[in-house]
Amino acid sequence: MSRFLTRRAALTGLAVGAGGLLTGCDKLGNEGPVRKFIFKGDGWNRGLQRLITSRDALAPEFRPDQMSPIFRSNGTRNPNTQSYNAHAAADFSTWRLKIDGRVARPLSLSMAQLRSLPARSQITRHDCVEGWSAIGKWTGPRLGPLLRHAGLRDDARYIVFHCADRFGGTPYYESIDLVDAFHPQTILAWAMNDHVLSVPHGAPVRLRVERQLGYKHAKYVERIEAVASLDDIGRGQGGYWEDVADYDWYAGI
Ligand SMILES: Nc1nc2c(c(=O)[nH]1)N[C@H]1C(S)=C(S)[C@@H](COP(=O)(O)O)O[C@H]1N2
Ligand SMILES: [Mo]
Repeated sequence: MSRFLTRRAALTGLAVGAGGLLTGCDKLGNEGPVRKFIFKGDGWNRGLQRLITSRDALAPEFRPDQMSPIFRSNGTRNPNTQSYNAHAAADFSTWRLKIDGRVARPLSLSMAQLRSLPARSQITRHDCVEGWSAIGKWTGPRLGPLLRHAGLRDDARYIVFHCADRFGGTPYYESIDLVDAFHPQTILAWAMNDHVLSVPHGAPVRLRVERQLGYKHAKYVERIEAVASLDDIGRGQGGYWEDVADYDWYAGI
């Protein structure tokens, strides 16, 4: 049932979004008729409401003076492949972020295009499963309007992030569902702490999905793929750590 509702919420977003990307009109559709339909108010629906509200809620945001003086990097600190190094040497002017899979209009965006989109800045706390946290500021366009621009097909259920690094020889990837994809704090960050994103932190662009643990925040994103199922991605568990170490696919915090 929750998957059905999830899909309905995302579809409403799509309907609202025609042409929204370039005008900066990126309202989430989840305050509209679907929400009224879901939240009619009998007991059965109140249970669902709690479930959905908790997924929609915002992660805490912090003041600039609360930012951590040191924000460590983790996992891959430099993809260091021939192709990545060539992009880095060109200041990532050659980088393309592709959005494809179950979409009507595949996109291939340069960093200049990505940086010219309406951006959101948020100061949030990053929690790594290894037991460290840091508060930093992240800036970039919201993922939701970009997906609306690409036009998700009806059978799209998950959004997969393909990264440029190989961690321990295996391509790093991650995935989220459409609730998190359209969450207002889910952004493609190209800046951190008011500076262009550095190589250790995922240059030129990385995911921020603030309601989940650190390993979900894919760095070095070069391709975003909408899929109907995660079965054929990696070993089928939806992410690098999910595949190699049985980490939870939904890593809510
Ligand atoms: N592509 C890629 N993304 C990744 C990783 C990685 O090794 N490769 N490590 C993850 C983990 S475990 C954490 S905690 C964060 C660390 O982000 P940071 O290096 O900016 O601190 O990135 C996540 N995203
Ligand atoms: Mo992590």
